[in-house]
Amino acid sequence: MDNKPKNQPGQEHDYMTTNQGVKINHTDDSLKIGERGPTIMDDHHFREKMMHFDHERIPERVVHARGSAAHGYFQVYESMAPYSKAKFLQDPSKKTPVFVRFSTVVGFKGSADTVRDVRGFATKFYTEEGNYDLVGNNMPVFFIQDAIKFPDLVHSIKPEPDKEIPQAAAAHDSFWDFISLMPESMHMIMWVLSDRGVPRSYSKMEGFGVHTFRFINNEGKSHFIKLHWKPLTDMASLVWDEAQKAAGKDPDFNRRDLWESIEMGNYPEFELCVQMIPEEDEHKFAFDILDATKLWPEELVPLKKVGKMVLDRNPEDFFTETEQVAFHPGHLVSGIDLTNDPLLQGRLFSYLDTQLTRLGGPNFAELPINRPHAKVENNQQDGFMRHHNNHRNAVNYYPNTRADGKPKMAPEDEQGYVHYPQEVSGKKIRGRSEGFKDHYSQATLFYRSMTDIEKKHIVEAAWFELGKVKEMAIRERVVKQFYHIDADMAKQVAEGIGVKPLEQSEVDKIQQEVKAFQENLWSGKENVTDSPSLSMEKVKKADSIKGVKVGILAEKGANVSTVNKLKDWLKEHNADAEVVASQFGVFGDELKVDKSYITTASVLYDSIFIVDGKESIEAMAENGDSIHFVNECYKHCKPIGLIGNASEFLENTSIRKLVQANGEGNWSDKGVVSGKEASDDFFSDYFKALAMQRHWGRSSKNKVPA
Ligand code: HDE
Repeated sequence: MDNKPKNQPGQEHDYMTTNQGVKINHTDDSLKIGERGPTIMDDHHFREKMMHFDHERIPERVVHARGSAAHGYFQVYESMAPYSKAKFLQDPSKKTPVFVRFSTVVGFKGSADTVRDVRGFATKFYTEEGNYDLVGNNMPVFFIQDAIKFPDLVHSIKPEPDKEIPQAAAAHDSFWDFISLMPESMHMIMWVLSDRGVPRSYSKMEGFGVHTFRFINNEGKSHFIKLHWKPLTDMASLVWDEAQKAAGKDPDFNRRDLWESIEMGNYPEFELCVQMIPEEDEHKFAFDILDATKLWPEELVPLKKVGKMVLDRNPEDFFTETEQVAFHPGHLVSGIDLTNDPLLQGRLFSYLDTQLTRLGGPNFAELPINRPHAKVENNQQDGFMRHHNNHRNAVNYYPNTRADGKPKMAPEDEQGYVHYPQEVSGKKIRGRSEGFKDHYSQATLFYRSMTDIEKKHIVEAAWFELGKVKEMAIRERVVKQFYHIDADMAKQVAEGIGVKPLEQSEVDKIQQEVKAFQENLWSGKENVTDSPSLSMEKVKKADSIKGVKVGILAEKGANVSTVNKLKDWLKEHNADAEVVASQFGVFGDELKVDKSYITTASVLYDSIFIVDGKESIEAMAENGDSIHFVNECYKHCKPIGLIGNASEFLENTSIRKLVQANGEGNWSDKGVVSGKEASDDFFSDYFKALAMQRHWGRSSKNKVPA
């Protein structure tokens, strides 16, 4: 990896200068009267340097403060002309530059990456007809239906205002108090408690535009749409114990993974997909398409693949790119339009407004990262930090004759943006449509579409979150909400947090009420009761190990040729490895240690691999850190690779019985793969184990003390 600092193009200068371009002669001592005398105001270099430093920070984002980003490009597979006239969706040979920022929502800018939270997935497309922003999340629904509740939601989940505790965590009384009173949040709560809340990697999660938007074609025909990003690898998540430990061992876990995979040439790739509902089918389904707490099951409204995005370049400078990028759901291009989703409508106000404080004024669109690649000309002018004016010489008004009427209005057939002429009528009220009042049917759909292990993770996540809530009444209210989703789940959650499960008669009453309400509301509408596409386990293809990181345990005397073979093989499959040992150094002539046990942990790897070699294995057997590494990896259900006498070392670990049962040599059992040597057969089995990611069937794992 090239760690050399890079210069800004065109800014190279051998000498340091002031911001006025004056060469600096001395920057280590301030200007004083005599060696022990006072510093004097004449020191213009000191004052400029200090003034700038004093103002280096800008307000962090009020939500999504913690993020990291990458550049790349997007390309359509085929023209989308039948559905949208957006220029960047027409020509498969054309690459549209993009900048994508991934984020957590709740934590401050310096918080850890691997917290349980929603992840932001915001994409800026620099299209030839102006910027288009798809400002989405890694979950397809949201907590609330109307933007007016957003400040309450965010206040409840952020640290409590008296003590500023907890950081980057939903597990506290305020959040669950609010949620217990907001049944509309139940579907999103299922997503947040699920494995989607702790992604292994930004490149291994889905992205969703969440709201219903519109595609408009050249004939003016509109389709309601939902936009999705699908990673080209399988999705992957952390287990909760691992996520919590990773937050301490490497708070930059996801950020580092994104950066390093791009540096290595393992570019994250996503497919843009669209679900489309023709305007006339708006009321055909058992959900209101304007309700952002509902998704459109893929089994009901299939996905069409639109194109591919590749993230192939890291930012040069975090602040000027990742921090200063300003997204806005109202940054639209012709062919894409909005709907009346009341959550979306509120966002249209918020995103421009927040930049005034965050980026210090109305001219943030001029910052290089926000500047469109399309030409910009209008009569807006001045304001804080204006770089140049967009208007023509002395003429800054429209209409005019002095500049021949320019800049002029663009007709629709030249991509002048025209809003879809949707008919709207109604009384001015504060209210919601009936369809918005079904708060549980899709929460139930989500939970019941999970595999058993995914359901178990949801229940365990609820134990953690609600177990940290002090007020019993709040725990009880949340459990009661859960009874509206799935009685079995609710009972399990109740039992884990000291809440008395409801009497069967009460459960029956709740379930009957929910059923009757849903049936009445959605009678005659299309629906599904199972949606396998919601389960990460069910959609797993297990055909790639791209982005996998293996921790190789070795000590002096380890077989270097095994290590080299493994590293080459991983590289071939776009995966990576680090050698971990008790001390840094080089073993023999060539085996360089990348990490010591003090500087890393098993939770930072997708798999552990133990290298053969008598001396190395004997040394590891004496080392509690090596033993802990393997135990913990086993407990987290991750693959373990063993070569030659490596299985002898396992006699010291909690998985000795597995090894005793299989003996020495070639075998593969619940993701533990042993080979006499690093042969093709071994690698074939190890590939399968890695591609599966987790081996949940390890019934003995609960006994492992890690
Ligand atoms: Fe945001 N959101 N949001 N949000 N949001 C912001 O904008 C807001 C919502 C999302 O990497 C803020 O520039 C309101 C849904 C992402 O820079 C702010 C509502 C979705 C990012 C804001 C929502 C998102 C933000 C904070 C309820 C998924 C980070 C700083 C109506 C579709 C973008 C900023 C980045 C950021 C407001 C709900 C996604 C305050 C009022 C739903 C990915 O403007």
